[in-house]
Amino acid sequence: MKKHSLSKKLFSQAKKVIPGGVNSPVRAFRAVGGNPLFIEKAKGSRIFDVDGNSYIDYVLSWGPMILGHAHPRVVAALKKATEKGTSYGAPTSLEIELAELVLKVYPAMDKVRMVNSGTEATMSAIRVARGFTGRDKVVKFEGCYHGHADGLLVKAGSGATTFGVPDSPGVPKSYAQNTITLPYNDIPALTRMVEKEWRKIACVIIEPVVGNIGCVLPKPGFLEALRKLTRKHGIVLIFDEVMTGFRVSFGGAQAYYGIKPDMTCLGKVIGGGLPVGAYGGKKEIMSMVSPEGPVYQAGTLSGNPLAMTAGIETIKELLRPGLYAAMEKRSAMLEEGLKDAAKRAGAKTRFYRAGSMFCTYFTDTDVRDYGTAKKADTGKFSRFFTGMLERGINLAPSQFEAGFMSLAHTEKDIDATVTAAYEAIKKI
Ligand code: KE4
Repeated sequence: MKKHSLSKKLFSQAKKVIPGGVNSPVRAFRAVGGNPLFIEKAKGSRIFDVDGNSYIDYVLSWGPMILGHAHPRVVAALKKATEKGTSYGAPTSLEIELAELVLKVYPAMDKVRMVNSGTEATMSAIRVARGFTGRDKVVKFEGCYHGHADGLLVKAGSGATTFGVPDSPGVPKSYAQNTITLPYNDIPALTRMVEKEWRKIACVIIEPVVGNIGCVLPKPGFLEALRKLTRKHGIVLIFDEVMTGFRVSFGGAQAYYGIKPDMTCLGKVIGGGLPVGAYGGKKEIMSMVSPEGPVYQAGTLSGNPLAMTAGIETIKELLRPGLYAAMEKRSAMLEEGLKDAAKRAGAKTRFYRAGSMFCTYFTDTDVRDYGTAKKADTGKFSRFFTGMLERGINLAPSQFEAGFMSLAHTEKDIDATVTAAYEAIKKI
């Protein structure tokens, strides 16, 4: 049994000064029981807790650490950048460099604005879509999580689902009234709603692959139908690629599925582990954004030089030939291994993957939306999670989250993960 005495001590200290002892709810292990690990450091595919235990890490800071932790190229660049100051509140060439890189990889966008989180990106994109169309309503899908902006905490996923508050207290009814939620992958429901309400709908925002109820894939034709319907009625289609960007493929889900959204939100990977979010779109939409246009959006640390540096180095590293092929190979190896381990251990599971994001559900039902995801056996997942942690494997502490692969994970790491999974599943 691993020792966790210092993590336990720190957690009780943290709870005295921070709500729930954490700065983001899913970190508190509430869904899986036990105390959260307090982390000392991380390197490559591994993360080390304050009690000296080490784990192969598939959380990767919830997606950003696609190169692996503390990549030498990123660390060296950050050290140099820090010596030049940490923030100026004035434009720098770094912001142009990251914007140009992002626009090259996401050609559906003509312009992009940097912010500090995925929440800011989606919140701002929706404001711009409302400003551009003059309409108020927003369509989202049950279980999709787009950050914690008021109007989006309606039937939301991720921690909101984990803690059973998909419609959070504190969100005024008047906000929620402008949010229409539909079942994911349900084309008839989508068509009925849009054909009826399109005159009031400013935008549809979607996770093109849902990473916040585990991992749910769009069924064939769903994204195409969404694109066609929104184009027909002048509704802004926003792809929330905060998680899927650079993850499902280098060009995100939009490249993978060949759909051109009107706006895209990014985050996580483009900050290389530092706080960065971004939203962008066609020039006629983005010309609405202040100071070019009338829709206001601002941020003291937007385009922060350290965050830009980490993002630039991460994306430049990802541009190197063959990296995505290598990541695909390892992700496929993990998929095969985990499926086989569950079968050998005699457990009913479903495994879904899009590029290097994935999820194992403890269920014998195909998972294709919020309703079917919620049928998973969260008790079994919790025992699996704890068993994997005890065997040195760090998974997301909730059935309703995705796992991530990095370029630092070796075949040895994957073999160890599969062995641990067989033993952990056997025990639950
Ligand atoms: P942030 O505000 O947390 O940077 O991004 C919000 C967000 C927006 N859109 C998508 C598709 C997202 O997945 C997220 C954030 N993802 C969660 C993980 N499910 C972040 C982890 C957390 O809340 O601590």
